[in-house]
This record gives sequence, C-alpha cells and structure tokens, in this order.
Amino acid sequence: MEIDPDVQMEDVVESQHLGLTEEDDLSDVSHDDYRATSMIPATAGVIAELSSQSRNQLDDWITRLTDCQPLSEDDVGRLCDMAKEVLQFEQNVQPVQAPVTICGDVHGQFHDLMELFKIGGPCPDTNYLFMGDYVDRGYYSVETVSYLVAMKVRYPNRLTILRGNHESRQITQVYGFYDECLRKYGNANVWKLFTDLFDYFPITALVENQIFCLHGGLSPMIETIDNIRELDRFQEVPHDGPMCDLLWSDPDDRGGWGMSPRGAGFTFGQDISEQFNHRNNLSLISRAHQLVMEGFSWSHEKQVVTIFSAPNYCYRCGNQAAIMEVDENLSNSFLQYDPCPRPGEPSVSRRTPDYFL
Ligand SMILES: [Mn+2]
Repeated sequence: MEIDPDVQMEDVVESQHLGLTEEDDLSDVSHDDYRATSMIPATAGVIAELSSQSRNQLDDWITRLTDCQPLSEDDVGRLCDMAKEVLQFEQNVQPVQAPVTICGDVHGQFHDLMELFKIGGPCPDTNYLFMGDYVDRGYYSVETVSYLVAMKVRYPNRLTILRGNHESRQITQVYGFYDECLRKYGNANVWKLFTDLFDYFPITALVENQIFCLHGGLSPMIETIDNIRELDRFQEVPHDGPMCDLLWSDPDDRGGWGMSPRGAGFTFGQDISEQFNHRNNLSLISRAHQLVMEGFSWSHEKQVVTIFSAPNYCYRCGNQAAIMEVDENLSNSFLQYDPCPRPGEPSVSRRTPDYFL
C-alpha cells in the first residue's frame, strides 16, 4: 500500500493529539457534555415520514448547498435537530441493502464530492454508503457535512453516513473544521451543533449481511458483529477501547495485532481478518481511513479493501479517488476519478516534473 510520506507523518502527528487530556490546550472545550443526552427509545421505530413543509425546507437547503453556499447558523440548528431524529434510530451496525455505492474519506473537498456524484450517479437514484471523515483538511468541511446531513435527512433510506475518526470534537479542533466554522460563522456554535450530531452517527454498516463497512478496522476487543451491537456509541470517540479501534485501526502486512503508529487503534494482519470474516460469515471488510494512490487497494488476499474518495488529497497528494459499486449480486467494481481543476485553488501535477529526473 502506497502512502505519501508527508501525509503519513501528518497522520502520526494527528494521532498524538488523541492523547490530549483536559489539561491540554483544548481546555476551553467542555468535556461534560460529550455524552448525548437523549437515549434511544425502547421501541426503535420506523423513520417518520417527512412533512411536505420539511421536505420543501430540505430541498431549499440542498439547492443552496449544491452551490457551495453554507446554511445560516439557525438553519444548521434546525437541520441537526432533524438529523438526530433520524440517526437516533439507526443501529451501531446499520443494515444496508445492495445495490449500493461505497465511498471513503471526503475531507471537506466539496467540489470533489460533487464530482463523486457525477461519476457514481446522483443520489437518491443511486444508493450511497459513506464510511466517514467528511470534515477537516479540505477548505469546505462546513458545506460538505451540511450537504451530506441534509441529503441523509431528505433520503434516509438511500444514504448511509458512518462516523470517521475525524467526526470528533478533539480531532476537528486540530485539523481545520473548528477554525473553518469560526471563520465562516464568527463563532463556534455550528461546530458545536455538528460535533454533537456526530455522536449519533452509526459506527459500522453491514451490506446484505456480507460486506462489513467501517472507517478504520478491527479491534482485539471485538470478536463478533454482535459485540458491536452491544456498544453505547452515543458519545465522543473514546481514546481507546472497541469503539475507538473501529474508527482508527489499519490492516497490515504483519500478522496478528500490532501497535498502531497513529497512537490509537491497532494494526491487524491477514490472520485476524480471516478469522473475523469466517466467524461472522462475511465476504469482505470495506474500510477507508488511509490514503491509497489509486483510490482503492486490496489487502489480506481480498478480505479487506481500502477506499479513499478525496482525489489529490489536501490539494497536493496527486492521488486518484475511487468509489466501489456493489450490485444486487454483491459483485463489486471500482470507479476512479481525478479532481476537476478549479480557479483559485492550488493544483498538483501527478507527473514528476522533468527537472527531478
Ligand atoms: Mn480517518
């Protein structure tokens, strides 16, 4: 698996921030309200039908967001309230039906997300499953996460949005989303609204009981899919433990469990993937979280696939992006795409300049 050395360094730096404690420089953030206050009702029901008024409001917001215009702070508040109503009923292992198109990291690259929908087909005509990391690094985290959440509320059965390790209060204060909210709104209210909402995002999905989807990877504390169903996910991403591992771990060429260079989660070898897939009757683990130059990369003899959907990551890595189409027979195929050049934004040639040769 190819990893840009600079980005790998950033990811190592990123991981060090997970070790932050309340005494560190994030002390202005309250840690008391990490846990979402509302509990799941005992009878998790069917998603209520949207009123025509809500539908119209959402359609207005989606039109606005499609032009990369952020919503007002009040509208973000209304949107997040509506999203909690939907997401609170979703499961830790959210069931998803095929056909579905599975996507990896987006990281605030809004225009590339629009390109993704051009390549993969518009939502809701095409069903989508996103495996997290919508915010940070790119310049349009606000518009990206607002758009995806609005689409989720508008078409709840057509779109699944999982939580990534960046959908967290701590990480977003270091990697851009917090600063972007301050810059675009003049205060941190929108950051607070979204990071509170992130606690409601499902952490994994299961396509037709066979393709297990999540942001990071496996955990030594999770042997079965049922173990994930037992977790209380309605909280900030913890610093360690099973929920942390699901959002932070990476597959590795070495067997067994290893220390992650990220400082959170673990590395897991082919033996671990094989055992997990066999025990849980799975055909594939689909995950994101790592930059791969072709946009997708198989590992562990095709028991694990990594999908990365931010082309030219950070506007400088020169990588392709990919999405994975899964048809009704659970056959998969990949669509790769490049960024579309935009005026005023830095661009990186994928070719090595002649003067380096
Ligand atoms: Mn990630």
